[in-house]
Amino acid sequence: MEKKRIAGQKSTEYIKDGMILGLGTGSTAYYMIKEVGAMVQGGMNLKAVATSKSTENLAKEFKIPLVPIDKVDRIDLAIDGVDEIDKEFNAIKGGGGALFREKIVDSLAKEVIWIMDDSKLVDRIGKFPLPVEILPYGYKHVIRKLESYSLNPVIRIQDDKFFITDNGNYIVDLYIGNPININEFYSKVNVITGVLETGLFINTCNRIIVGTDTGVKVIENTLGD
Ligand code: DER
Repeated sequence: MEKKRIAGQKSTEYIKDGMILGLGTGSTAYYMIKEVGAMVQGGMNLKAVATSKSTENLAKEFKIPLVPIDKVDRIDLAIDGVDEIDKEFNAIKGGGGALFREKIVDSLAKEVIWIMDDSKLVDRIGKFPLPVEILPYGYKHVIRKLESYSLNPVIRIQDDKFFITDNGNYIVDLYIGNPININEFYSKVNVITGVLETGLFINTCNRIIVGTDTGVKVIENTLGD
């Protein structure tokens, strides 16, 4: 966890007094949130929007002032984890089941930083099962459609029951296993009625912070320049 810890802590150096933060979800985000709590205790003035109920609970534990997303007029900086990311900064997220709220927060944030250990860096995304959030009503038909595209959908199970997201929906993980053809994916999957959001994040972040055996690396995303 050392790699995740140093990445999470490093990311807090980009936080400025008065910011409204988007707090990500997951085991790397844990270290960032803990550090933000220490900053608040040290007098830092900030507010935060959580990307999941588990992050809300962590923020409360660390006494970080929370604000509902519809009560803020902006998000200055979103910091979140990632499951897989390639050199084009295309990523798979949603391993923790928070992809929908994470994508909303990331889409609103002026700046997005993703934090991770170096195991998340890949040449091409697609080996990590790609999460897709779907409506429970008619879910079997959505799964059938995904199967017809040979995307190997598996509904996510937790404690012997269907995993339910914070939004009350199901998650289907697509065991694609090889590089994703992004355009084909969007044209096929995103248009299926009942698919609400996917864990495919295209060139979303401004920089990544990676924990490695030899320390922490900051890699700027200059693709959009
Ligand atoms: O659900 C997500 O996208 C989370 O950010 C999470 O999957 C990140 O992984 P981590 O727990 O290894 O940080």
